[in-house]
Amino acid sequence: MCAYYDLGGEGVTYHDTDPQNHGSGELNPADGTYLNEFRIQEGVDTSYTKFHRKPDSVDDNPFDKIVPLEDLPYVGWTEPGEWFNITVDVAESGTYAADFLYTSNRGGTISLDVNGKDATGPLQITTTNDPADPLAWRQWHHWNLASQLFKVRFRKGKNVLTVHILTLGNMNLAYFDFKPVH
Ligand SMILES: [Ca+2]
Ligand SMILES: [Ca+2]
Repeated sequence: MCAYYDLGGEGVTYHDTDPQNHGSGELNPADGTYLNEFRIQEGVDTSYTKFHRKPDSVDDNPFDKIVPLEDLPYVGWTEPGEWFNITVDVAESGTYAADFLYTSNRGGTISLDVNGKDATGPLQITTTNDPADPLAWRQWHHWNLASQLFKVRFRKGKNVLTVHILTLGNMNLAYFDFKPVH
């Protein structure tokens, strides 16, 4: 889950364009709740999927390719050059394929390192922009699952993934779902 990127701070476990979290404490006012104050002091910009909102549905909208889980934390407000690490604990060494849950209002490219080495090269992310949606702001909330976006090799035990935003940005990144390839 991208919003649960590693602890450590700017320049250590992530790089973000500015030190503000534009989700927690800004879009989502500080109100003492876990989700609205999620990592509020960190530069990576985080928010969460919102359902049952009136008058217009936000993340449970008719333009989703896949309906995400409710209250799902994600990394948003991405810009080219940003990156973050996620340490994963792998039960079995081997090759894994990743499904990726995201939104992208204009497409873009990302890449991933495994243990400090580029593992994917640039990955083209298909835009989820849909001109049929009359609400401009909701172009950031059309969720899609990119099935088997890439494959990587993991060793047993701890592996560090680094997610790089390469071009265009303006994406919401929820999670990578890894399944072993046999
Ligand atoms: Ca920021
Ligand atoms: Ca950012």
